[in-house]
Amino acid sequence: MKNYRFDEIQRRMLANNLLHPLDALLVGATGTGKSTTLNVLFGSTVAKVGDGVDPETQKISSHQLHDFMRFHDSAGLGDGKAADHEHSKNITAELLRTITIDGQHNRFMDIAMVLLDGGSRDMGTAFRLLETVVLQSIEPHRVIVAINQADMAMSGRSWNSQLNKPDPALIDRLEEKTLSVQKRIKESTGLTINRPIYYSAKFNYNIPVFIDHIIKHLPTSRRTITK
Ligand SMILES: Nc1nc2c(ncn2[C@@H]2O[C@H](COP(=O)(O)OP(=O)(O)O)[C@@H](O)[C@H]2O)c(=O)[nH]1
Ligand SMILES: [Mg+2]
Repeated sequence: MKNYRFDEIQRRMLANNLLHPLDALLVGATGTGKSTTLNVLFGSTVAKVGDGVDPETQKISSHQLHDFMRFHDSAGLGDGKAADHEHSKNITAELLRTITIDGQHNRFMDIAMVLLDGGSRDMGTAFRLLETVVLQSIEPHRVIVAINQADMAMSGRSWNSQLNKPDPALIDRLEEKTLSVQKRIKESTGLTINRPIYYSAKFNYNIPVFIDHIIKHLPTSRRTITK
């Protein structure tokens, strides 16, 4: 995926006068597939899968895809109350981190990518993360939500493993899920987020859509702050 729509990303970022690379903070409960997603985007093992509770991963690890895109893998939530509190603080700090370029103060993170686990019945952690952490510190149009594990949204049913894609019934369920996430956020926060997309990192399904989604919602300006 490294070269996927590269020229367009470059062109748009330069046209919008954005600092490059674009910095995206990856957030999501432990086990949603942040590491797996990074590996499939990079086409190699850049992040360890399944080590969500390892203290190692409680730090942010940064992975640069190319000159115009960089991902920052944050610790997941859902590892217990004390750890969650710590992680939330870290995510907030990352979203508010500033850098000064030519005397101008900017936020370091351009966007937040929130990954949800499409196979989980309990989206509670994910919503809590969005409502009480992420959306408190970054503008809603800079928040991109992606539902991973599309293959598991009906507990594995209607996933066509021959064709490596969802059958129509599962597509319906996934489409419905994207709308219900958007609606729930609207109800709880009054904010309108971009409609989520869905994909499967494990089965390499809809991965281009993941990048398409970032491109579609590429910020039109820097996050400049006046102090
Ligand atoms: N079925 C399914 N499993 C996935 C998918 N993506 C990740 N996983 C599995 O979910 C587990 C956690 O993945 P990981 O990338 O470590 O999640 P992280 O904690 O968010 O970094 C691993 O066992 C992965 O193989 C997916 O799209 N579908
Ligand atoms: Mg991980």
